[in-house]
Amino acid sequence: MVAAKLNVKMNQPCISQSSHVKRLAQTIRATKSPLLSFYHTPSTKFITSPTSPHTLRRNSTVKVNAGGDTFVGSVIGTGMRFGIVVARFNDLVTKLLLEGALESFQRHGVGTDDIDVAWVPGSFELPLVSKAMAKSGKYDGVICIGAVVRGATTHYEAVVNGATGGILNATTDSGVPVVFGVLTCDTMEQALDRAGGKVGNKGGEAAVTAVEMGSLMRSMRAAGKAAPPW
Ligand code: INI
Repeated sequence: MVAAKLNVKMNQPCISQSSHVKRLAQTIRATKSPLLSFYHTPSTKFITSPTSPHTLRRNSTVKVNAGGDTFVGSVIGTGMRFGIVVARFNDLVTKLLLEGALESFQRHGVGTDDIDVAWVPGSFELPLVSKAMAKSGKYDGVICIGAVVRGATTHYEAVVNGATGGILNATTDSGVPVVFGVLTCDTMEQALDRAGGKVGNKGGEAAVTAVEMGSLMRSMRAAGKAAPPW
């Protein structure tokens, strides 16, 4: 199912790949297990520290309660809907990130029909489409997938800053979680390490973050403790 979704003809060439980088990508495709290494299982326990703004994910039974309500997003995404925006630039990497995201959504109970995917030319185009999807009212969350590689461009900073600021704006200006799944790396090798290689798959992590944030916003809104999407 995932492979079928990824069988998309890419007509925009990405930067030239060294044979080493191509081999690394092939190895990642052939070895599926690294994609699994980052998943949080639904049985993972969560604790929220009242002294820290961060919700900590721990395999722990410790509970830390604040005086009022404590909200923690679930990582079970059944019945939730998500949008994915993917940059075609460096698609050797972004297709692997997308594959990680789709696998991760499936593992966390999100139905394949509940995921829409939009392709854009490069990471600089992620903000517009993710914001439009976030404001559509159709999604619990949107994830942005891209790979910006410093070695490949002199306008690395411009693309990274544009994507980062734009995605932040998409989420704060919509009230819908828009998750940053954009790799910013010095080399293609570092990017592939994070796209199913030895450092895991950041696309998969972005999907879990979207489920957790979508669930958190749903529960806080249901309790009247967060504003509806705006
Ligand atoms: N887009 C990327 O997603 N990654 C890159 O590494 C990159 N480089 O190297 O330039 C890149 N550039 C294209 C950019 O995102 C826009 O598509 C383009 O500038 C048109 O707006």
